[in-house]
Amino acid sequence: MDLAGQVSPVTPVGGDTRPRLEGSVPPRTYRDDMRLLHTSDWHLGRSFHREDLLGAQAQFIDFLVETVVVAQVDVVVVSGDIYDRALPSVDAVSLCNEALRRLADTGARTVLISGNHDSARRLGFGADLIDAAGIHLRTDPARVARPVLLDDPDGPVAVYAFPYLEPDAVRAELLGDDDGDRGHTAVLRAAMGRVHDDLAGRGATRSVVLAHAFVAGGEASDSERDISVGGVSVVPASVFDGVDYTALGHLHGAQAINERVRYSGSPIAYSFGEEHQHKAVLLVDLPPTTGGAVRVASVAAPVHRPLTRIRGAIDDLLTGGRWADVAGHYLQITLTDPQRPREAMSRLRSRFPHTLVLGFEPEGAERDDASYVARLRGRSDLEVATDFVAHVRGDADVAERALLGRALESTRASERAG
Ligand SMILES: [Mn+2]
Repeated sequence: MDLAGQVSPVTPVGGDTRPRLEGSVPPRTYRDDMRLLHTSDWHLGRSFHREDLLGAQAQFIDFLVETVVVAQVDVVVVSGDIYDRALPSVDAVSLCNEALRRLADTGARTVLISGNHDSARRLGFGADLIDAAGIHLRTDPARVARPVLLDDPDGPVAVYAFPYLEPDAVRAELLGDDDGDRGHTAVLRAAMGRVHDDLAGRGATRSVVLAHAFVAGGEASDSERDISVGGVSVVPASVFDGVDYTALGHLHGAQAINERVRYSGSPIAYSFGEEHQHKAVLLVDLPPTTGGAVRVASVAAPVHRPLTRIRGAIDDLLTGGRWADVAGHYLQITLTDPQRPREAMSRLRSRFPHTLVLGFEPEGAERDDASYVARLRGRSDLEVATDFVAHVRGDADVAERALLGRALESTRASERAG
């Protein structure tokens, strides 16, 4: 789903341009009421086809802090995948540390959850201590119904921050001995049940939920690590009914599932498939009373270096005037020459120094020549595994599919546990 028509368009900004940013931030919808900034999927430490993106990520943090100040944001919510890996590099940890300190310095509160890429235990280190500084790291599934409580002149706002709820890891905590539904929907429903119980005891309180999940209706990109196991991880948006705003992470394209349930998307493109996405953060103005209209605007994030996919014969690429505009972009180039040109990468890099991916699809060749990588693109781990079984022996049955799914799920769980 596209945000078009649901948010006010905002002029893109560069990294360090306070005056331009001021002009691009929409005025508050509700004068004294709470303004959230929703972001997710920073993936600090991630590289892009071996290009280090830490500089781009640092540029985003500058933009984020600037936006918090200029837009007078009250609370920043970061919906998971803070880091790219369970064991992030020291440079990624330093950048995160700097980001949290600078956010605390703005006076805004910050609520963060762990995503499927983060190690909850490592990210949650010291969480109780830094709470006092207004930085609220939530990585413990046992605390889903203990909100971060904020307020504005119209009363309280409860922010319920769910860490990524890996079904196998949190089932005992959230579902007890219930041997029914095993999937992500069941654990999120259980968490939301606790939220509604907690809210019922609070009187009139506006509510915000942070979750890291694949919600039905959302559109995936090529850079999210698959969390779907046999389809059981796709969660209906109705799970989040009854709260004023749900700030989702996991999918890397910004998108609205409905008026109150949205993905901010990642601040930086992490795959060439995100070539046409507009990376942004969302400004969310909460209404004075629960159930009132939530106003959302997007503020474009700085583009460190655009991503572009181009194709053509090598001589045309090296001399054609129409390619001049993309000379500085990160490029995925597909060559269409009948024969693979010699030393293609080094020749192309003389004109396009940031060529990262080089493919070869000779014009008129059969599709069978498509590379293994191309054939697997867009397929989940489970699909690849079941295709393999089908190829060597015949279709996997339902029980075998479930077994493969659980094996993949537990491999991912143990990877996250470090
Ligand atoms: Mn992610």
